[in-house]
Amino acid sequence: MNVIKEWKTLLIPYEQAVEELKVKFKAIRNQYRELNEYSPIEFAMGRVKKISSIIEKAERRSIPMEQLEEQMEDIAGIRIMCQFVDDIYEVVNLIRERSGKDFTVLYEKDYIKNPKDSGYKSYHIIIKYPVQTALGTKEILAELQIRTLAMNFWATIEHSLNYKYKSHIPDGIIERLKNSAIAATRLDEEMMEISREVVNAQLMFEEKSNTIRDI
Ligand code: 0O2
Repeated sequence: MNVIKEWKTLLIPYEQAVEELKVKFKAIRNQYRELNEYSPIEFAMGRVKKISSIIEKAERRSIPMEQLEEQMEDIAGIRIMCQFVDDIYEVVNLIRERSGKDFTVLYEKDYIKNPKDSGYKSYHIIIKYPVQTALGTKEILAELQIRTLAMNFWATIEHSLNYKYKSHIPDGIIERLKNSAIAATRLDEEMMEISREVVNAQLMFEEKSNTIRDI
């Protein structure tokens, strides 16, 4: 078997896992919407890591190729976007409640309470996911990244700059990216504050309407 074919064979269950997990998270969002309820999931997307990125990360982390599937947790990646920071923790609880059913939560990394030095924020959950293949069940690792739209905006641009500068972003830009991460956090806080005020105003309005109806 040639090398490309070997890689493609290895990645088949990861492709399947990403497709299945996307369906599951989109279903949660759709169910909220069908019930006319606010969904903590704005949208979900997924990807299988590119072969070149897998090789680069394996070299950087000194992961032997035969240990790849046990040690590289983000070959299959799902990204779940939320409107507000509170929604992230609601989604985290939904995922924890599912653990032991269609997947198992292995561990969690809260880069929101503990942002990375770069300024990166997101909530990561590593799961073990059973994929039904023609050859039987194969358990793979997958990384769920849960973040707000603002966190995603920042991470997407920082990621492409890292790619452009081949991970050697000039110091001045690193500093400005850190400041932008702080600005994104402020934006998230302000949006959550606005949302809370709107909800409170709505509740007060409903209470008043009920009182008038009772008179
Ligand atoms: P891609 O293209 O998304 O696949 P490491 O990858 O060694 O830094 P580790 O411990 O394997 O870290 O996992 P961690 O910290 O949970 O990060 C894995 C993924 O989180 C990354 O995958 C990114 O998607 C995202 N991430 C982590 N730190 C940063 C950051 O500083 N900036 C941005 N934009 N994203 C980050 P990959 O493999 O980097 O890339």
